[in-house]
Amino acid sequence: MQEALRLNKPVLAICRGMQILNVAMGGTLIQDILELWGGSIKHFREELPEHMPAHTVDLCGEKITEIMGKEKIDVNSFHHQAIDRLGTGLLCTGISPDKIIETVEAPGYFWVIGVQWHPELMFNYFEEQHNLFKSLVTKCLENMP
Ligand SMILES: [Mn+2]
Repeated sequence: MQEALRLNKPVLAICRGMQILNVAMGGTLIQDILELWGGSIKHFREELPEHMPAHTVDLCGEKITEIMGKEKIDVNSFHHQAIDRLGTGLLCTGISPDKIIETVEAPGYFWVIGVQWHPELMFNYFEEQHNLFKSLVTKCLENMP
C-alpha cells in the first residue's frame, strides 16, 4: 500500500483494504464494532446473501458522489472492524447511520478511494457499484506510462 501511494497509483481499497490504507497513512482501527461502538446496526451480516444491502451510506465526497451519481447508497456489510482515527491525508466521504466511516478519499493523490463494503459482490445488481470499477479502469488507463 505504501508503495502504491509512493508511486501515486490509482487505488480502490475494498473492506480490509480500506483499513490497511488507513493504517498505512497513520490511522487507527476500531478493533471490534460490537464491543466498542454499540450495536444499532449490524456490520457483519454473514447471514445475508453477499450482494444484499445491509445498511445505507450517506456520501459527501466529491469523487465518490460523482461516481455513484447519488448521495445515499445501499451497501452490503461484512466487517467487524472499522476506521477509528483517520490517517493523515484521508478524508471521510461517507458514513453509515450509526456513524461508522464507510468510504474515504485521499485528495492529495491521483485517485485513491477506500470503501468498507464489497462492491465486487454487488456490481451485477447495482449499477452504481459497477461504476466504481469502471472508474478504476478509466483511471488506470489515464495513468499508463
Ligand atoms: Mn458496514
